[in-house]
Amino acid sequence: MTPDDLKRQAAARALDWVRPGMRLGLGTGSTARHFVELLGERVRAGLDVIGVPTSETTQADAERFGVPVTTLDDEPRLQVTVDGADEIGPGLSLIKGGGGALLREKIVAAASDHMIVIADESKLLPALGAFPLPIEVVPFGLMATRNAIAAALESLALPPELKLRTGSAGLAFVTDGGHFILDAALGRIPDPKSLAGKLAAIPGVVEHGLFLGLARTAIVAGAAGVRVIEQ
Ligand code: ABF
Repeated sequence: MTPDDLKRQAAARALDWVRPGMRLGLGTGSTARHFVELLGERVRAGLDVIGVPTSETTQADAERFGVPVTTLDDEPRLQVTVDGADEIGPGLSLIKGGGGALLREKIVAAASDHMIVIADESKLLPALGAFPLPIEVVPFGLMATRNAIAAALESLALPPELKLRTGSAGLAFVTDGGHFILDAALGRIPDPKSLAGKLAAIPGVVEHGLFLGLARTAIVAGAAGVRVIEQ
């Protein structure tokens, strides 16, 4: 069983939460993509649902797999969002944004009655932080924002290690919202709530990849089977 097989198993289980007529948030990343593909099969078999994609990539996937899409402007409240994660920590706290879609992912998750996170078991961890924390920033004033983030990290005794994410040709990676991403190599985040508060207070920080109190259900697939963890 490959990690991708496990991602698909977790995605398949998430279909159990889907009901006819639902408005669904559609996550981004390889695990969420399996969900969109499997949902497309159900739609072709007659299931009536509509999705709000969390990225341009997922929008294209949904169109390709035959899942009808709308926008959060037309459907501002969603019943269920299914999305992946980079890390799942205590209390279903999450690090997201490795795929660069954290801003739309967080807006969509917050507009949903129920966020379900789907993952293979390698993502389930006793603490957050081994995966570098993505922080989405406005390009204007990048150095000033970066310095402010570094100071916030130091105030929490966290390493001020920030790397501007690059994309193709070594240029800065640009998000769907036209922003840059700084990845913070923290090692371990003892108090994610304090860090989230400090980052949110910095002008120039658009959003960060700590998703706290958003996921209610995690579906985690491993060698021993699929586990459902409820919060
Ligand atoms: C998105 O995709 C992100 O928030 C997260 O960064 C990533 C997970 O990737 P994958 O499902 O490909 O492992 O959900």
